Amino acid sequence: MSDLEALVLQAETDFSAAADAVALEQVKARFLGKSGTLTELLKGLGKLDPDARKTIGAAINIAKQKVESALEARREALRYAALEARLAEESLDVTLPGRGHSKGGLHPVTRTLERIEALFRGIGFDVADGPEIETDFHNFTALNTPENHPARSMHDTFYLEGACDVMLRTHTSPIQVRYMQAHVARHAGAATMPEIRIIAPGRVYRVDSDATHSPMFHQVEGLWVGESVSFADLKGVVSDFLHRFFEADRLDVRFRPSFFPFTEPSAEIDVAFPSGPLAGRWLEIAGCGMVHPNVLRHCGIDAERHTGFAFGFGPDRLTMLRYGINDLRLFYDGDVRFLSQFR
Ligand code: 2U9
Repeated sequence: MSDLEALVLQAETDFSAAADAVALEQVKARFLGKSGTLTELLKGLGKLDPDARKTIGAAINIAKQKVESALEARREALRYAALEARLAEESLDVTLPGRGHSKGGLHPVTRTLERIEALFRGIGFDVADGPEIETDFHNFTALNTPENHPARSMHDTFYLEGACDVMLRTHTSPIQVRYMQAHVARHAGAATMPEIRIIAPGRVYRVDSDATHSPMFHQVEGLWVGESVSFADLKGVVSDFLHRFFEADRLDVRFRPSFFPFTEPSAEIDVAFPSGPLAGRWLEIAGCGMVHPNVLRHCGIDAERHTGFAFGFGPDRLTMLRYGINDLRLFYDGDVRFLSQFR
């Protein structure tokens, strides 16, 4: 075997022994690098006479090509082995069951709001809406709330910076003020004004935050204005609603005298469940009353001819009672473990 053949064989053996790409490049340097064996042989050609240079040069180049193709073959083999190893490691078990798509659901308070809306639509009420940023007139003045009333203070109400007459609404009553104003305008000049029967659900804001109060909470207020609307109608509508909402054939409802600036007379509404975990005690659940004549007048309604009743519920509290939830903060923490129970 010639020296060159021995060299090629050595290179092939060493390439095969290289376990990875880094080791292979180091072996390559020994043969084909700047001072590798083959490179040195080529450099030595200059010292030979032209004839010998031609034949020996050709033989060295053939040996070099053999070494280069052995190198490329080993490179390819190592690439293939690396790919095989990766494929084995990242193998995909196509028989595994899929993760599935978890379905979203409505927030429990949204479910309550939708339920209240459906029940009131069923007895001929419209659902009204309005802005969450309100003016002093719509939130307080029109609702007969005096200039010095504590609700108007910065301790209780979020005012917009630099504007003392613009605020986050503290109740959904301004929705009803706007509705009445628009209703009056729509029927101006008519001999009689059609009745108003609306509920006003939505978010409201107060400077208050603890286990039972959130700075943002919900209200659903209701309003029925006509020519002969009485406190008896109020009792009937509210009591019927509460029975349907709690799906209770038997439910005690009582109206306890109270005070609100926007209603006169006014009452708190309490319920007592005859059975179940909450049985045996009165629970305060809503407020109501006959709309104060000043409120009707502020909205452009003839208070000599019309009367109306109004009520206000806290749907957060209704949701807590219906589902047996004891901490209001659960509604606003966004914990999926809690929320997914209402899917
Ligand atoms: C107009 C006139 C009168 C709505 C009313 C209440 C009594 C009431 C509370 C219930 C739970 C607020 O969120 S809560 O704490 N509401 O007690 N709301 S009467 O009276 C109105 C509304 C609009 C034009």
